[in-house]
Amino acid sequence: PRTTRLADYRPFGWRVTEVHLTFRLAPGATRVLSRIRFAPLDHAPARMTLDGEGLTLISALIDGAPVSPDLTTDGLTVDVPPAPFLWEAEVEIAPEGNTALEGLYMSGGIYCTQCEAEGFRRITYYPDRPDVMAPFTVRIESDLPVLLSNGNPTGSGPGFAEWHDPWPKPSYLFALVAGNLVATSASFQTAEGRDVELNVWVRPGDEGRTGYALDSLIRSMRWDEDRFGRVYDLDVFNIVAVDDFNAGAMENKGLNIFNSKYVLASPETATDRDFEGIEAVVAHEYFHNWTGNRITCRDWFQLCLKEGLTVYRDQEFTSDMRSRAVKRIEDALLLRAAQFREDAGPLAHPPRPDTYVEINNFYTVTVYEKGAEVVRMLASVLGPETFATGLELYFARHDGHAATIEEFFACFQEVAGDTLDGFARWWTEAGTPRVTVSRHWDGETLTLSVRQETLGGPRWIPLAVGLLGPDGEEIAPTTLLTLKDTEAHWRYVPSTATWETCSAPNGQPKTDGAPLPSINRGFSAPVLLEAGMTDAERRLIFGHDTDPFNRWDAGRQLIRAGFIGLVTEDREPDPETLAAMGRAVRDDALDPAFRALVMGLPSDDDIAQTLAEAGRTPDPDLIETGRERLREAIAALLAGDLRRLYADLAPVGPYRPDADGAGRRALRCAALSCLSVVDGPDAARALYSQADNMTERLAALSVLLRLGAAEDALADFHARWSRTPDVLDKWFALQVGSVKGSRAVETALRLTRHPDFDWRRPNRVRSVLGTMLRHHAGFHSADGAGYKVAADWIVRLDPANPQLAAGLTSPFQTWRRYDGDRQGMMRDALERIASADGLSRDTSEMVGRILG
Ligand code: DPP
Ligand code: ZN
Repeated sequence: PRTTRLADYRPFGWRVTEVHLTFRLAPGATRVLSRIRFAPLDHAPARMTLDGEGLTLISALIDGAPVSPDLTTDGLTVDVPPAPFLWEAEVEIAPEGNTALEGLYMSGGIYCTQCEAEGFRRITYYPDRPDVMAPFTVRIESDLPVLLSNGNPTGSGPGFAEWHDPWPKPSYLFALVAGNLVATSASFQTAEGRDVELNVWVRPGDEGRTGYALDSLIRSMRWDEDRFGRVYDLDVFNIVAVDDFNAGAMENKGLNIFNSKYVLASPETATDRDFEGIEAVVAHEYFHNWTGNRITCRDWFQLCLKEGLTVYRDQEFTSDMRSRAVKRIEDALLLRAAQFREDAGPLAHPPRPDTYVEINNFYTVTVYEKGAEVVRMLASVLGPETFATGLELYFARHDGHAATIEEFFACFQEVAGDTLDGFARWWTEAGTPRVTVSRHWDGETLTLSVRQETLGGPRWIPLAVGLLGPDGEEIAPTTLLTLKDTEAHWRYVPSTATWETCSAPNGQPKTDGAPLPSINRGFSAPVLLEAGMTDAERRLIFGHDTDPFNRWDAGRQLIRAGFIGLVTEDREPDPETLAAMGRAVRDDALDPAFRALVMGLPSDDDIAQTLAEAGRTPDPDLIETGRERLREAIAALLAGDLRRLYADLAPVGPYRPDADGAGRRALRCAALSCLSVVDGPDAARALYSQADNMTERLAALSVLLRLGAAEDALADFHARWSRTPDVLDKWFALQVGSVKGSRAVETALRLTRHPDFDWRRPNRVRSVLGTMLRHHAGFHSADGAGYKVAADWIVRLDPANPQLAAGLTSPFQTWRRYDGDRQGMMRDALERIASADGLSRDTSEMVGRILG
């Protein structure tokens, strides 16, 4: 397969001034008629190449005269005149047989599209690249009742509908939906006075579960006006939910198409986490209207230009809607668990990569979440006003453009009047910087020496730092110290409450009475920090810091150390650590959501990664057993407190999916789960039958599964929800996720034979196989069964849905961490996948990179 390189970027030779598409829909043979006006640019060659995949060309005309293009496997080439011309083509496609879910396909009788990144070329011949932007007019011919495309409706009648999108857009934002759908609607008046009709379209029967998505959309639109001055620009905004979707959702102009998992919700069917996910994804896709659609990407190497910025925006939205502190901790958890791991292994790549084989493989946590961190750091180093001015400049200057990271960054350099040298390496270099902080106290002055170890030259590293006194009182407020070179020193000047740069300290350090720095507050830089803290210092921060992130993080470091001690030395967890945890969990002055996060233990994968970084070989079974013992120790120590919490946090009114209610339920469910270790299944059984909401019901079911006492509840759950696919997915996932070791593999294998298992549905596959792959002790079970089941299914799914199959390979990325036997079995599994006949570009690139 061919590698695409950033360095080879060349603009297309023509402007597209108009696109007119007619769809004659039929499941097995849809006709697509295109009328496209091209205007040559100065460098236009005599032959034009258009992308196209899996199309049957019926006819092609240039300026009304038939032409015979040369057809290739990935498109066509044709002689064209050196002046503006009209290209007309008719092609046939078969949406019904499209199992890859790219281009035009069918989901439960609904026609829908997914064109990002390169799906439009499966619909018709076109320059399918993001830097070719054009206004689209679409006519859909079908007897189905609802026919939708981008932009505004311009006409409809029996058997047809027409749409016009005045905003020039790249082909990846094209969308079409046709089916028997019902809408929940509202109207929204923009700050500019435009009345916008909002619709959330779902299958009949699901209309009772659309309210939260619609409400989230309204709040997103208002917030984007208030916070970023971004106003919506069409008369309608449609959201459609489909059950079969490779990703979460897609920001097509005016017609967002969603995985139904991120639309459908009621208290009975969705957990608090689902509600939060819906709110965030609805917001994310809406925010793309400016960061992605009005300003798009020049080429796919710039993907993080739209994704990193839009994730940053949706994080800010969630922080404003819910708890900023809790959101920051959750984002840091995800970044460390998934992105740091990616950056530490064979799949490492910069937020803006230089090469790819299949762009679908680069919709990664590095592009999205690290991309967002880079924007967040830019905002911190510039300060809110300068950042806002730079962003305004970006919107004004690049509206209607396909932009690059350099163009984005230039806006901020300009308003800052600074080259910001070294900052841009965050986009172009891979790897997580390691930052070491050493302290020097001479009895009067505290000096911090900060060093970075970074690939590709020093980066700007903004560290938010505060100081605590001996009793944990804050003696210096948060200040941003930005490391710009490999090493720097700062000393604290109490008289002015400021930090000043200085030279390396000398003399013997003292220890008595030194203030304690709280470093990287709010996770201000996404780095691996080594600050040489003692456990007592961590406890002081955990108990007293004014920064909730560092409080939580200090607690997490203490618990992780206890966990590691259990696994490697069979050492009982430190009672002082558990006591400190108990104090936080009991502290009613703290947000329950925060206390629930404090009770969360590091994942098995986190422990494996920590061991691997320390040069040790992780043993998945010992890690799993260590977790059990740690849980027992916590339960034994805190049982009294947890029983009180469980009772005190009982619901007072009807379920509401807001942050307060969710926090209380999170803490209550964490208490239940921990208590069950000493108290058995009774409380969980009672909760399962009494709960009026899915959050508690599912938490109870998970406890029952872990205790092997779930038979009745499982049957009940299945009977209730067997016709509700998004809920049944939970039933599948929970069974795999809640059992120990190799039983996760046996369960997954058994569930793949269940009559409700359908390998054509990505959500169902991810519920069963994705959960097994993320089950650390299961996937790595010593007999290699996890690797075998994974490889079997990847090989089987690949021909039907390459994107889904390729996504399932990523848990293999850590294969070099493990012992020789496991490494050998993982290599064999990967090689077996690699040698499968006709393996897709998606999966072969992933396996090739993982094997290295
Ligand atoms: N562009 C989509 C999103 O991230 C993914 N296909 O919103
Ligand atoms: Zn996005």
